[in-house]
Amino acid sequence: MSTNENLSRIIEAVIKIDAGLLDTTIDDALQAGLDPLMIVNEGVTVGLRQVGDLFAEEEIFLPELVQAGRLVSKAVENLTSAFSEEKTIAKKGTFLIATVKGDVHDIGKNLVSLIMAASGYDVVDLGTDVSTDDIVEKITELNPQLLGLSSLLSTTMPAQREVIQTLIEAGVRDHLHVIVGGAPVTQAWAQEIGADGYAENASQAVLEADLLMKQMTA
Ligand code: B1M
Repeated sequence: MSTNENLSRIIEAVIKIDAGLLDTTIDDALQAGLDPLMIVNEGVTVGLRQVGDLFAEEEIFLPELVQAGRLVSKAVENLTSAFSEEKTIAKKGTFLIATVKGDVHDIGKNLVSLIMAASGYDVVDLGTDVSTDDIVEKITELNPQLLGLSSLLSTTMPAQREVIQTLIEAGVRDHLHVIVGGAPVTQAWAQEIGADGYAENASQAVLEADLLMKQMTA
């Protein structure tokens, strides 16, 4: 079976919200030699976004969305467990991440946390629905080099701007690089709110973080 066929079967299993089928299709894809991160990015994530479209079109409802979220959370956890093993590589810096206030979506944030940790960053994950004050308090306490802000709702994106503004007011913005992400977030939005970087996915978050760290030490 080709890579595309394997990925299509995984996408279909997520859309059907069928746990057994998802396990089987993922196992088949791994057996065929597909990279776990590719399965996450081009398989389960694509399927879950299509589930989101069905929800928006009222083809499915909240209970199914919740079920699909759980199914994918579990699959991503299983697929990426190998990445979370303690690595002996030198630490690149501290990366603090949160899903902003009002927003409980955590699958993408967790994936970014995991890949950043596997790539050599000390990750402090503050969780979901984190208030601006809590984020700024942690920045003052831990003095990390990087801050990641995740937002999945258009209604919570303004909280990313609020965090950056509050960091400026608290006098802790200068030595910190802020990267924003999440499905509705764009490069243009990142620029508009004064973020230092934007990442479309977990792998790009690492590339962006590495680039910003290089600029910091240059
Ligand atoms: Co929600 N939801 N949801 N949801 N949900 C969306 C976001 C939506 C687009 C679905 C839709 O209607 N089409 C829509 C938002 C519409 C909008 O704002 N424009 C929506 C809605 C409306 C809602 C509720 C309001 C529904 C309701 O209650 N009526 C509600 C809000 C709850 C709240 O937060 N207050 C809600 C609830 C939920 C569930 C709890 C049921 C569940 C979340 C479960 C969980 O997270 N544990 C859920 C789900 C599963 C989704 C969709 C279907 C999938 C999100 C996901 O996990 N994707 C989503 C549809 C969509 O996104 N198109 C949808 C997989 C994940 C790997 O991708 O999160 O994009 P993603 O993360 C990527 C990148 O974005 C990036 O890297 C990640 C890895 O590649 N990234 C970063 C993310 N954060 C980053 C941070 C960085 C860098 C990169 O910092 C450095």
